[in-house]
Amino acid sequence: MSATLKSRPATDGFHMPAEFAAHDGCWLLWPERTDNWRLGAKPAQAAFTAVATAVAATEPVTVAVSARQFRNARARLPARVRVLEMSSDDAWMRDVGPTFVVDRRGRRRAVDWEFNAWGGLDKGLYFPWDLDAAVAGKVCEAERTDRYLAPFVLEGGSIHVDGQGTLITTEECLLNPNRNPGRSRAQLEKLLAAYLGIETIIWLGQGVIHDETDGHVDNLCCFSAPGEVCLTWTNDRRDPQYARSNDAYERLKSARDARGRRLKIHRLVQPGPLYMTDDEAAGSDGSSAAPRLPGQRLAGSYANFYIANRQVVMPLLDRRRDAAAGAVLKRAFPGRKVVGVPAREILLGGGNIHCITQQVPRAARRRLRTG
Ligand code: KQY
Repeated sequence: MSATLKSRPATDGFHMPAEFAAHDGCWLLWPERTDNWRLGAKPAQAAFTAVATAVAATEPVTVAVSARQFRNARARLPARVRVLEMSSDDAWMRDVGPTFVVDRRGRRRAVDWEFNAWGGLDKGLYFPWDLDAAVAGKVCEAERTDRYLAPFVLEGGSIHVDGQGTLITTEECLLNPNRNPGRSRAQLEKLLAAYLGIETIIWLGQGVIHDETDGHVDNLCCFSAPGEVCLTWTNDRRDPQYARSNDAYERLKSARDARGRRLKIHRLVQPGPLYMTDDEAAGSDGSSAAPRLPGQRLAGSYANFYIANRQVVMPLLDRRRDAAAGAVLKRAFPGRKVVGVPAREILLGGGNIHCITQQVPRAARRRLRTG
């Protein structure tokens, strides 16, 4: 069972480890809502299956799925992927799942954030979201992990950490009045320190253009090692993404991390720009989710990758740019294989590979109590 803790992680000696630290596993949810995923979510299910299959090559994967879709998901996913029944409103485990924290003894706990569907009734992406809000607690039950209930709204995709005291995030998302109105930057900084065990925050400005999450950092910039980040980039000064990426570059260049280091920045060329086609827009049911319109710019980015044990699983989004992005990732992660998975169908739903995955950092083995 998962107990609810009344204290705070940092006070108890817990911190969020970097994604590039070792994992005990990875969780995903199964896509099915037809107002977000086109053609009855079948192309998205194929893409999620490819991601789960790739990650499962080097760490245990669990896919949580509704009762309605259980048999379908079980049949499509490889046998080595565990499939568990769980309700949700959509399929963004990065944002609705728990953020795991560890301590020096190798114990693992989790933080369960408040969730308001990326903005609540003020430009949030759907209503209701009560099933999503319950996912983190259910994952903690399945993992037998005690959890802290954080008293503020946060999505896992809006933060990245280096595991050595530094966090990166964006003002566009964290300071957005649709997340934590009435909380100042200084108050949020204190809360992030208390719940993630970090000391230094590097604030970036805006995320990727037309990102419906209000600029999640995981679509813009990610730590690849202590003191190193990958940043989505374009050299086209007329592209509105240029000002955003350039501003992030300048802020990263002048920042020092918690250990006093300057950051090495790997520039990751962006795909496209990519746009939604008429067919793609016509394929999803119009209803409560964010509208899908022909010609809409998609928030495509190669920074939205997942760092698994011994590999990086990256989105393939543009045949003209995939190889260049893969080569940058190979340099940024010299010890890992870089594996590409076709990911346009995930992008059409509003996110990418990092947004649909949630790592379970490695903990010391627990002795089983018997009797
Ligand atoms: O990218 C994410 N982290 C979530 C995107 C949610 C999109 C809902 N349509």
